[in-house]
Parts: sequence; structure tokens; C-alpha cells
Amino acid sequence: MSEANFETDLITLPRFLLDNLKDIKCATGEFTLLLNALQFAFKFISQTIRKAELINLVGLAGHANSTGDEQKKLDVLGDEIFINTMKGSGNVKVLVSEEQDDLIVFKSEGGNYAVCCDPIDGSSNLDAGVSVGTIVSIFRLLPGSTGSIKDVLRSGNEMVAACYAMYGASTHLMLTTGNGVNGFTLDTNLGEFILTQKNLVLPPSREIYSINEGNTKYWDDSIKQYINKLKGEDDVNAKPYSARYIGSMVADMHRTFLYGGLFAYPADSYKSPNGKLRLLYEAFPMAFLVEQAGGKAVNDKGERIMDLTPTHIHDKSSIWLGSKEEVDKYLKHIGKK
Ligand code: AHM
Ligand code: MG
Repeated sequence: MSEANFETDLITLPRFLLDNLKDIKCATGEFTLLLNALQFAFKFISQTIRKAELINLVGLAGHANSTGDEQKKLDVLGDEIFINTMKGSGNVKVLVSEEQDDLIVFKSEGGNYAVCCDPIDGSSNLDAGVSVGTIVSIFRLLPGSTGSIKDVLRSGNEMVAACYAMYGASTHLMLTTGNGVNGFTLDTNLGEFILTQKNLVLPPSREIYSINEGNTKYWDDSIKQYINKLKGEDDVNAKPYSARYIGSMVADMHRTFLYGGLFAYPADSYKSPNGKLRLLYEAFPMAFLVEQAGGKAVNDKGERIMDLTPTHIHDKSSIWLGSKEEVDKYLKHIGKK
């Protein structure tokens, strides 16, 4: 730090990757190039979202995606940006996107990675200018694979990296390569992600819960009871938790990473009998990041998210994740602790 607290020794994402190369188990030159391509996709999507209203990019595209959600124009554009960037990197062989029914296998030579992504998560919030994000999980191809569905229908434990970008007041990037979590903030003047949260640790507990309580009538009794307990309804002396729900997983989780608390999207008997969030590109990467920051991630039954294996690329899961003690309290409630 020099005069007037002006930082002159910035750690950019490329510098961070070079400095930490030896500590990153999957780090090859190819992996570093892949992360560089990813950060370009995040910058491109971030800039596109920021000017969306001015260039007629708000509103619906007029069709639905693989999971039946109405696609926004920005969902389609974000997906295109992501696919083209991954294809252009030459380091990705297999791509799964929330916006594509099928897995994509790039025909070009090379590429030893499989990338799964939700290009714009929380897109129902887009037209209101609320924070949204991109979520990504990365697997190395199976030995000898030339790219197939088997490269992604694997346990979460096999991910080599996960990250999300959140497009909010600033653009943030949270990254794990299995050696802790580091957070970066986009300096739009420099066009670089700058390290701002080194070795981020999730607060071990915090009285905040984040859940779409409008679905209460469709929840199992056990879940209703647990949320009532957090609100202190069964104990006049208990201090109620605060409720915080943005409706963009990335934004709700970004707050949880920084402040602590619990985020959940349980199964319900009406809209989401298996939960709403997709394993490969929502639940897995967030669970990996949360665990690497000292937190926990489980499903309604208390099974560790990272131990699950999808049978289809768009499989969903219920999820409870965040501060270790908050997830442990839920596990105790369901008799798993
Ligand atoms: P999306 O990927 O189609 O945007 O859906 C996922 C989003 C999450 O970001 C968020 O946690 C959840 O859906 C909100 O769902 P709901 O509106 O049912 O509360
Ligand atoms: Mg999503």
C-alpha cells in the first residue's frame, strides 16, 4: 500500500493462478487457460447485463429451456457467450448448459475438461436489475475419454474446480480449485478480476435463513416445523432468525459466504418434487465452494450433496447449505446428527 492508501500491488486472477500453480492439484497450463477463458465469459456477460435495458435485451425470448423455464433474451445470449468462449478456448471438450437440452461435445481437437454451467442463474430477476450470476463446475475428462456423457455423470467429489460470478453492484468471482476459496472483484477500468477475499472462511453460524417461504404449504411437515423453529414459534423466549431471500441462488449464496447463515431449496409436493436446483451446475459447484470455505451442503435427507451422482445432465436435488453450525442444526432436527 502506498500513499493515501492507494493499492499498487494488485493480485489479478492471472497473477493469482501463476502464484498458486504449485498448490493447485489440477493445474496444468491448459487448466489456467480454461480459467482465463471463463473470466472472459464472466466479463462479457457482466457487460451485456449492464447495458441490457438500453439495447432492448430485457424480456422473454419466446421459448422454454430444457427444464421448461421460460427463457429470457439474456438467458439465450448468456448461453451463446458461454458456449462460444468455451469452444474458442480449445480446452473444453464437453459442455453442459442449463439452456441446452443435450450435452455438447466439441468436435475440434484437444480439450481435456468438461464444464457444466448455468449461464445466467436467477434470470427471473433480470428485468428488475436484481443481482444474477453464472455458476460453473469443472471436471477433468475420464482417462482415455474423447468426450461423452460419462465425463459429467459423476459424483460431485470428482469436480476439480467450481466458481460463480455474481453480477451485482460489482461483479464478483468466487473460485475453488479444491484448496480453499478465493474471491475476486472486477475492476471495470482495468478489466481485471482483483483478489479481494483471500482464503475466504464462511462464518460458522449466523441467524439468517434464506428460503422461498411461499412454498410452505407444499413442504413436508418436518420442513415446516424446522422453519417455524428458526422463527422461534415454538419458544416465546427464542430470538427469531432474520429472513433474507433474493430469489437468485448466486446472490443469496454470496451473502451467505460473507455473512453466514442457511440457504435452502427443499423438495415440495407441487412444483419441485425433487427440489428445484440442478445438481451439475447449481448444487454441486455451490456445495464444493461452501465446503471449501468451511461450511456444509446436504439434501433434505441429510445426504452430503458432493456424494450424489446424477443419472441425467439436468437432474435436480433438494439442498440445505451454508454455515456449518446452521446445517448441523438442520441435520439434528431430522435425526442425522
Ligand atoms: P434459474 O436457473 O432458472 O434462474 O432458476 C434457479 C433459481 C435460483 O437462482 C433461485 O435460488 C431459485 O431459482 C428461485 O426459485 P423460486 O423463484 O422458486 O424461489
Ligand atoms: Mg439457475
